[in-house]
Formats: sequence, structure tokens, C-alpha cells
Amino acid sequence: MSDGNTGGEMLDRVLTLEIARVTEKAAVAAARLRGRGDEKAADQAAVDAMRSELNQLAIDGVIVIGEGERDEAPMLYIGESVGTKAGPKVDIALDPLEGTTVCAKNLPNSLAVIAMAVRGSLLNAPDVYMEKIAVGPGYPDGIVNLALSPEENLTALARAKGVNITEITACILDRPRHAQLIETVRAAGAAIRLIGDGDVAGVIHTTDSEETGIDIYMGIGGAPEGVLAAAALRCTGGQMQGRLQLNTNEKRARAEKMGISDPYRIYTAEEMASGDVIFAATGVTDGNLLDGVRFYRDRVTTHTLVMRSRSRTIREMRAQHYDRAKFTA
Ligand code: VTB
Repeated sequence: MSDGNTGGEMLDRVLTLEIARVTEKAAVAAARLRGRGDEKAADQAAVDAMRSELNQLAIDGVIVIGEGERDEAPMLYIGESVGTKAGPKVDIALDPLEGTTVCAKNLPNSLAVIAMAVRGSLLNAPDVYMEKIAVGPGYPDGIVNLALSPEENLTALARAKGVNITEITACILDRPRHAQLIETVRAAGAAIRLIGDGDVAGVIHTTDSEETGIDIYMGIGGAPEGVLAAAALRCTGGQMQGRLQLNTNEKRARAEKMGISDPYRIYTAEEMASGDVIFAATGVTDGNLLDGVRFYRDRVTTHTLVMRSRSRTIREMRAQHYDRAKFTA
């Protein structure tokens, strides 16, 4: 698995183009069920489409972050093998429909997402919560740190950006568990963009703060989404930390089975997704970074972001697909 560069194990660069089909298919399937108030149906459609496309890829893949543990998810479960096997051994993290609720309500920023890395490079995180903090590229190392208070992080960020803290905007999931955090951030003087769902998009938004208006992502969301966001950040630059919320014996035991011995460990983006990582996301509903799927009389259009950590290439792909569903069904 070489693309001609030297040093470290690498993924075949062709995968950076092939991977787009996987999220495109999932996004189109979910988008057909956009705004219908049925989260399960939209999610299932995305899962089916992603799985069938993934199984056509020339990879020997194992799902590390997927739809759940084997007994709770019939498809794309953790440990499932995917791909034709005739290709490189890779770890896969995916979320066929990140932001199921926003998709069901047809609100912004639901995505179909996947990340791929050399086998053994993605953190095997249990499906628990993770506390996260992330900023975009261009700041000194260690500018944000989960061991510090939200005020300290915001102050350090404002100083590094050369602005007053009142010019900083934090993105936070709108949840009752964040009441204290929200109060603290506002008291410190920063503004907040509250989002209903979709913290992978929230983290990615920090990487292009001029475009999105978001400087920092803070708060507690899903751990699987944390690993996906870390994979994205490895490709764009930026810094992220995550700490699993292992607050019961049961959760600690589950984590231990997955090889996590220190329940309080703070992980950097590099520790959650190391080595050569490829990341792709296709918009399902319209969002700040990606347009959603559009349906026309005879075609469907998709908007996809494909990134690779090793080369730091960020590609935006707009595709037109002939709408077979309408003409051959
Ligand atoms: C976040 C968000 C997801 O779960 O991770 C969130 O990014 C966390 O869980 O889109 P709660 O909904 O329980 O707060 C989602 O909303 C759904 O997976």
C-alpha cells in the first residue's frame, strides 16, 4: 500500500477518490427520507446504502467505530469485516447518518461520514459519551486543554487569535447537561452557536472559522463521533482532545474490554486517529460546509469533502448522478 512517498505505512491514494462513492450513496439514501420525522428509516436507508457500497471497495476492512456493538447492530457493527478483501488492511470509522434527528427534521448539517486508516490506527472507543474540545489550525500546540477550565481555554484562544474574548464563538450541543458550560462560556464573554445534533460537523467547522464563524468546539457528545471528528481534524490541521465519560462500572468494564485501561485518559486527535487517515463526508441536509443532496427531474447532486492526512489534500467534489430510482424502478 504505497503511493510513492517514503516513510510510514500508507493507504493507497486511489482510496481517496473511491471513498467518496461510499458517503455519496449513503447521503442520497438518507436524503430521500429527509424531513419525514422518521429517524430510524432515514438511518437504516443510509446504513444499507453505505454497507453495500463499502463491500465493493478493494479493501480488507474492519469496522472499529460503527453502528454499535455486534448484539445491538445487525449491520456495520463493531468488528464486522467489509470490502472485497482484495486490498489493504484498514480500520474504518463510520456514521452513515450523523445527525439523524436533524435529517428527520430537515435542519442543517446532517452528514454521511466515513474515515479509513491503516489497521490498528483508530481508537476502539465504546459507544459512551466523550468530552471534547477542538480548535482549527494555526494555533500554538497545546492551546486548548481539557485539564483546564473553559474560561482558561477561551482566554488562551482569544489571546492566540489576537482578539477580545467577545469575538470568540464556541459551538456547543444544545443539551441540558451543558447548562453549566453554556453559562460559563457566556459569563466569560464568548458567544455560543448552539446546535441540535451533529458534533462531527461542529468540530469540522472550527477548521474554517472565517467561513463558519466558529472558533472552538466544546462539550460532551458521542465517543464514536469524537473519533470521526479526530480523523477529520488530522486531515485539516487543528487540535482536539477527547476524554471518555466512563462514569459507571459497567462503562469502565466495556472500555477495558476494548483495551482502555485508564478511564480518565485525555486523548489527542493523533491518539484517536494516527498515521495515514482518509476522511469523507457528504452533506445530507444543507450545512455551513456542505450543501445537501438535491433532487432534480432526472438527476441527483451531491457535495462531498474528501481529505487525507498524509498529503493534507482537501477535495471538494460535486457530483451529478443520473437518478436511476426514478427511471428504472
Ligand atoms: C452527538 C451528536 C450526534 O448524539 O454526538 C450526540 O453529534 C450525543 O448524544 O449527532 P445525545 O443526543 O444523547 O446528547 C447525536 O445527537 C446523535 O448521534
